Amino acid sequence: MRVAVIAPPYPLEEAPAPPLGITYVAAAFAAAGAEVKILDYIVSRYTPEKLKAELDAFRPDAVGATSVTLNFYGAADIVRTAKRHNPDIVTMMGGPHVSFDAENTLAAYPEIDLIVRGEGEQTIAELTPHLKDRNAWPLIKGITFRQNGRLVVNPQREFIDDLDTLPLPARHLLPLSRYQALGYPISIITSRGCPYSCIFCQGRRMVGKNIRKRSAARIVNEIEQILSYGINRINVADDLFTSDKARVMDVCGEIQKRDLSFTWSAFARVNTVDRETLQIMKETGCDSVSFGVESGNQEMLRRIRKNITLDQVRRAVRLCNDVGMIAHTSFVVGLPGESMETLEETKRFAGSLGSLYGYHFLTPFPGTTVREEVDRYDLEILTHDWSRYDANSAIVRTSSLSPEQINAFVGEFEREIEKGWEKQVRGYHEKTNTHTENMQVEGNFKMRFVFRLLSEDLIESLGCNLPSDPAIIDREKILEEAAEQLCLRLESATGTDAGLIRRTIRLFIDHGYIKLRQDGKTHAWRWTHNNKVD
Ligand code: B12
Ligand code: SF4
Repeated sequence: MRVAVIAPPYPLEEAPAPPLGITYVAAAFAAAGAEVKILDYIVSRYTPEKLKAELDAFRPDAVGATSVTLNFYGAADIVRTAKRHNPDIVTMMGGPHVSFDAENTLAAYPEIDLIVRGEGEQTIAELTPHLKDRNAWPLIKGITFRQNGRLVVNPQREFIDDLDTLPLPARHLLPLSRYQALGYPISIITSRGCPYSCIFCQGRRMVGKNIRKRSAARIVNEIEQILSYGINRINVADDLFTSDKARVMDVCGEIQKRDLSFTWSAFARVNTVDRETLQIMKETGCDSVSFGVESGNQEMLRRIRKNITLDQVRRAVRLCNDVGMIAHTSFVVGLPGESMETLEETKRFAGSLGSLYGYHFLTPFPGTTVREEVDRYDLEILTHDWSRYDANSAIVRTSSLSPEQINAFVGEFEREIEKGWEKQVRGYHEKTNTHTENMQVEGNFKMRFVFRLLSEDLIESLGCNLPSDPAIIDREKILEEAAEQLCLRLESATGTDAGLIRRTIRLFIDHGYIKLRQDGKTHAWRWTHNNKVD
């Protein structure tokens, strides 16, 4: 059985970090005996022709795509293309979006055979041996599929009790060099489950109320595995990581015992941090913590069932500052009953905290209380076009705020940030910046350039057919020559600053992200799979 697992594209603005869910999915298919390949279109260009060529080369029996809401249409389109290319392929989707919109998805896309709802590993274990045997599907919990033209919704799958029994995420199947070139941290989760009931949150429905915690040893095994790929920045993405102090101590103690050196960041709830916990996190390399605060109005926090107080927020930020960590706070605008007054309160509160902060627009994903019970709230959802569920503009109104007013509120904040940024960019060109400011500008330019290289397959298209001069036989000279040819081509194709191109390509070569291959009488640059393995 061969299974192709697909990571559909999503834009640079959404921070294309290495996907976590599909590496769990790939590991589960492999553990069930399948040969698995990840087709990653986040950090390489997607075209239907390329997909078809990859399918012809790998000849999978099944294809499965994941998606969040914002890239659902792209994901479903890829699955549709796969099915039309080869109707024998069993096609699946899973992930947070389709888990709560399975029936509509199957109704709209006859090319999708089945949806895996909720946590996938146990379902995958049972499904894999029967992927080609539709008669067995009615017995597999957690899937929705079509049978004789009717939709069949099998019973819900129970949550997995012991997360330590799961294989570690199969990150080695991701094109890691490309992600390393892009430079985002690798996310891990140390637990699943959340006892809180924030009305805008879909994640809690994916993972259930009971917190299921992985053991410290297993978490640090995963960290060691990530470090072995040459990656040294990690993001702990479950927001209940700090909820159990003893466990944080255990995990940090294990990191110290194994003498691991890396930097990391974490998500946390403000009511679950204290000085001692933050201190040991800091000692093991954690330099920043992100808190979902959502509103600066206490009544709003009660309404959205956030279960935190403004005092707890102030305290959490102060503690981070005290131990020398950066605190990020994030706020949601357009919450039920939101008014100009509550927005102004949020603005004042956010500005008073001494943290970095930003706004997100309320996005009522399928499966959230705010969507399912919208009639109970002072809120109207204005679109069901999933491509607009990117949290980048208002798609709701309240009785006292139009979407335009909500957009204008965030627009004003963003213009301030933009002005500061433009000043910094000017300073970069006029050489009046501090070293740190310059590093930030250069980092941003580099990230944009690298994302273009990846999402447009520029190394593949411009780094090939490089004429080689037979008179040059010294390996170093050949490399130099080929690197220079690539840089010149990139410069004319992208118009990016020549110095930046050369520094970036040099770094890629030194770290082994790209390598040179002799192609007959010419040379070609290609991405390595990860910097250690070709
Ligand atoms: C870790 C995390 C991240 C990490 C890593 C994301 C990643 N791509 O792996 C980071 C910080 C980078 C991130 C970014 C974002 N995230 Co996030 N994230 C989470 C979090 C906390 C845990 C997800 C996770 O890794 N769980 C563990 C894995 C194993 O679960 P999973 O991904 O759901 O996959 C399982 C099943 O869904 C299923 N499955 C999934 N895909 C497939 C495919 C097939 C074929 C099969 C058979 C099964 C299957 O099996 C998997 C194994 O059990 C969830 C909240 C939550 N509790 O779910 C939010 C969550 C997924 N994120 C969310 C959002 C909105 C985002 C962003 C869009 C935010 C932004 N604007 O930047 C980006 C988008 C990134 C992306 N394209 O995925 C929303 C998604 C809501 C939605 N419907 O769109 C969630 C649910 C939080 C919320 N708001 O409620 N996120
Ligand atoms: S936002 Fe965080 S705390 Fe609230 S329900 Fe979701 S996962 Fe739990």
